[in-house]
Amino acid sequence: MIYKKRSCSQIVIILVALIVFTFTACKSLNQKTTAEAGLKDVSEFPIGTAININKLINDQALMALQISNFNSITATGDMKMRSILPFENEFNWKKADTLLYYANKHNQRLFGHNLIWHSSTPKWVEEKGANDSLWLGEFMKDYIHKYVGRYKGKVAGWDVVNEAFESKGGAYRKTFWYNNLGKEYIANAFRYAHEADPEAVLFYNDFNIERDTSKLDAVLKMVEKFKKEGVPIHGIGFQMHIRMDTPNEVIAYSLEKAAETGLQIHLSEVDIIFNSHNDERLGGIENYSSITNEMKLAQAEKYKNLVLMYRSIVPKEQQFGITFWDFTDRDSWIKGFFNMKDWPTIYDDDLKPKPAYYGFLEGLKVEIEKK
Ligand code: 9MR
Repeated sequence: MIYKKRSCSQIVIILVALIVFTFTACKSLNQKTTAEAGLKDVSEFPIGTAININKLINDQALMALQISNFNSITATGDMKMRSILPFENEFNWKKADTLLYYANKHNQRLFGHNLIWHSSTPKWVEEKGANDSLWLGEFMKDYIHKYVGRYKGKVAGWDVVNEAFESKGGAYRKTFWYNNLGKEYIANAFRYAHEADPEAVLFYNDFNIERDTSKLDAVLKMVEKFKKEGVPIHGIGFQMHIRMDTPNEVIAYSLEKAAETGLQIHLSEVDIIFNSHNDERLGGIENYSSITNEMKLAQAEKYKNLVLMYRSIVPKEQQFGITFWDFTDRDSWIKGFFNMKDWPTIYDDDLKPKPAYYGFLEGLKVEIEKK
């Protein structure tokens, strides 16, 4: 190897160049950090996302965005009964444990979704419970005690019962649980969860309650009854799977009504679509097959307004947080589930922030009159 001798003036030039380079690099890094303050950094309440833990830990780009934006995490499917207890006596804690490890490592709140949901009841439970409601009642108690007990003090809150009312109107959904245990199963699930972890914040979680006032009334009636009877319910989860044409006035009214209960309010599964989903889950209606700039800006405005409504209507001490249901259009459940195109989230298919991201961010930052 040949080392060239450098003159003194050459060395000085190199040193100056190095100093200038280092200074510029540091400055631009600092600027980047400030410019890229994530959603959680400008929010007064937790900002969460639901996610599939395996997808998350195997995708560096997704993980970087998740860490910079969120301080709360929910499993899309990994903490449901079908995942936790797929076969009799075969508890599968692996993914929930990984989620907990991840949440702790990145200083995020772990939210438990969910304990009882008709759509995630394992087949073996349905078969066994259909002929034996005594067994089913005991099973539910044991399951909740064991599960919530295992994560006592580690999972901050739970969706104890999910979607116990019909999609529309105020009737209880005639689910496997309802048919075999009667509507008491709901109150009992809350009691068991509270016994297992008295500190956990316990939610009833449902969809359409931001737009269907009959359904909301029925949920609120149940909540009031629980409060009167001492059933330990602490929060209402508005899934908030909304559409661009869901009127803001109705959303505001619903949040106001729910906030009057004094309970925690969680926007628990937020996304905003352009097309129509069918609530009976028979597919969607695809009115838009591509997205224009104008649509992107309108969505940004809708996201901004949603945060503003949450901030201005829900009193600070009741703001449990806002959680996205996946945060990229690439990963959102909407397209697959309703078999239609859509752009429901704040990041696009290439993991780039959409105007919706900046709308949401703006909604968090704008000064408002405090409640
Ligand atoms: O997004 C979730 C999807 O990945 C799961 O396969 C599915 C079944 O477990 O559940 C989806 O999440 C639902 C949530 O648990 C309850 N509200 C509606 C959500 C979308 O279907």
